Amino acid sequence: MLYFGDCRLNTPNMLDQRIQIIQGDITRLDVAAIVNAANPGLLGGGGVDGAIHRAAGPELRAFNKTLGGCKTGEAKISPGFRLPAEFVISTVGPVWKGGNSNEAGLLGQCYYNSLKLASAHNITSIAFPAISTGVYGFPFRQACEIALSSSNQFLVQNDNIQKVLMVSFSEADFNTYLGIYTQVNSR
Ligand code: AR6
Repeated sequence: MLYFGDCRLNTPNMLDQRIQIIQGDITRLDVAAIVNAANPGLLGGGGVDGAIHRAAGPELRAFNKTLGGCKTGEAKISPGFRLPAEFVISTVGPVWKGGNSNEAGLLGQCYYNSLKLASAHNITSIAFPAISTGVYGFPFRQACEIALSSSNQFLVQNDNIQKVLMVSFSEADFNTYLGIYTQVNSR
C-alpha cells in the first residue's frame, strides 16, 4: 500500500496509466463526458460551471431543473447539448473550511462517484477540472493528490473507462499538477 495526503493508493508504485494531466479549456474537449464543478442547485454559476453552461447552451440549465439538485460529494448526469462532449457529469465539491470538515473525504467522493456514474452510462473517456480549487478554496496541491488517488482507486477495479483527463486551465496549475503526478508515480 502507498499512502499520500489523506488517501491510499491500491497500486504498489504507479498511478493507472489511463490517467493523464493536460492543460486547456474543458468545454472544448472531445471526450464522452466532461465533469462540472457545480453548486448544489445545478443551475449554473461562475468559474468552470459558468463556462460549461455557456458552451452547452440554455438547454443544460433547463434539463438540470429536473434533477432535483445534488449533494456535496455526489454526481448527476445530463446531456452535453451544444458541447463536443456527449454528457456533462455535475458534481459538487466541498467548500474549504480549514481542513477539519471532511473536505478531503468529500472531494475524493466527487471523483469516485463521477467515475462510477460515467461507467454506469458506458462512458469510456472523461475529463475533470480541478474540483473545489477555485471559488470553493480547496488548496490546489492537496486537491490534485486527492483527485489522483481517488480516481486511481476507482480505476483499479474498473475496465470500462479508458481515459481520465485531469484538466488544468492555467499553465501554472498544469505544471503543479504534472509535478504531483510525476512525484506520486515515482514513489
Ligand atoms: N476549463 C478547465 N478548468 C477551468 C475552466 C475551464 N474552462 N474554468 C475554470 N477552471 P471553480 P469550485 C478551473 O471556481 O472551486 C461556481 O460558481 C479553475 O481554474 O470553477 O469547485 C459553481 O457554481 C479552478 O482550478 O469551481 C460553484 O458555486 C477549477 O476550474 C463554485 O463555483 C475549479 O474552480 C464551485 O467552486
